[in-house]
Amino acid sequence: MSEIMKVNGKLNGINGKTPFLIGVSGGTASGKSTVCKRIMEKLGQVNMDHTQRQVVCITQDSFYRELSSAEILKAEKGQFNFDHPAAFNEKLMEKTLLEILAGRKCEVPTYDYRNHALRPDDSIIIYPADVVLVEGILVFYFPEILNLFHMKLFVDTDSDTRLARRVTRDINERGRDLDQVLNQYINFVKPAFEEFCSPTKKFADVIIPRGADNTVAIDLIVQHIREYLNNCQKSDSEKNLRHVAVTRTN
Ligand code: UZR
Ligand code: MG
Repeated sequence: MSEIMKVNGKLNGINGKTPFLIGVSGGTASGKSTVCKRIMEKLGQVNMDHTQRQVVCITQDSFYRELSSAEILKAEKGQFNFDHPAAFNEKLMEKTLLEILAGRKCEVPTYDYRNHALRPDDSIIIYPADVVLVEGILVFYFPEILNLFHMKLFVDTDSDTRLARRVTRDINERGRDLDQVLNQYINFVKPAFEEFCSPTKKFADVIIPRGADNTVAIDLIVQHIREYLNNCQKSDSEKNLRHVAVTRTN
C-alpha cells in the first residue's frame, strides 16, 4: 500500500502510473465475459503476447473461497450458494487488485466449475497493464472493491435470455444436468441476483442494455479506453523526453 498514493480520490501507483481499473458486473450469463472479450478484440489485444498487453481481463470467479469438504458435498448436490457474497474471498480479491494498481506482476488462479475448486497450478500471471477489466456478478458488492474502480459498467440483459443461456452453458460447459441447473437457478441464482447483484446497478457509470449485442455501447467504451491509452503513451513519451533533457543538462 505504501507505493500507492491517492490522486483525485483515486489510487495512483508508483510514478503516477496506475492501471485504469474497469469493473464489469451484471447477472449470471448476462454477457460480462463477452463484453470484455469484445473490448479486448476491438483494442487489438487478443493475439498479443501477454507480457506486451496493454489491456488484460480477470474474473471474480478466481476469488471463490476454498470450500470445506461438507460444502463440496453440498455443491455437488447443487445445494451450495455460489451467488452469495459469502462464497467469495473478497479480502484476497481486494489485495490482488491493490497489487495490480501498484503496477506489480501478480498471479491469479483459474476456477474449475466442474469440481468447484480453484486450480492454483493453472494460475494466470497478470503483468502490469494500462487497463485491467475485472468482471463478475458481485464486483460492485464489496465497498472496498467498488471504490477501487475508475470506471464501472453493468451489463443489463433480460432475465429470460440469461436463464436460457445459463441452461445451455451449464449443461455444455460446466457438466450439469437440467434439473440441477433449474433448481440452483430458482433456489440460489435468481434470489441472490435480486438481493445482491441487481442493487449494485446504481453504482455503474454506464449500463449496457442487451450486453455484447450492443455494439454502439461497446464502441463508445472502447473509444474512451483508447483515449486513455493514448494519453498514457503521450505522458510516457513526455516523461522520457524530460528524462533525456535532464540527463543532458547534467
Ligand atoms: P457467470 N458457479 C457455478 O455454477 N459453480 C461453481 O463452482 C461456482 C460458480 C456459478 C455461480 C454463478 N452459481 O451464478 C455463476 N451457481 O457461476 C457466475 N450456481 O458466473 O457470471 O459467468 O454467470
Ligand atoms: Mg462469466
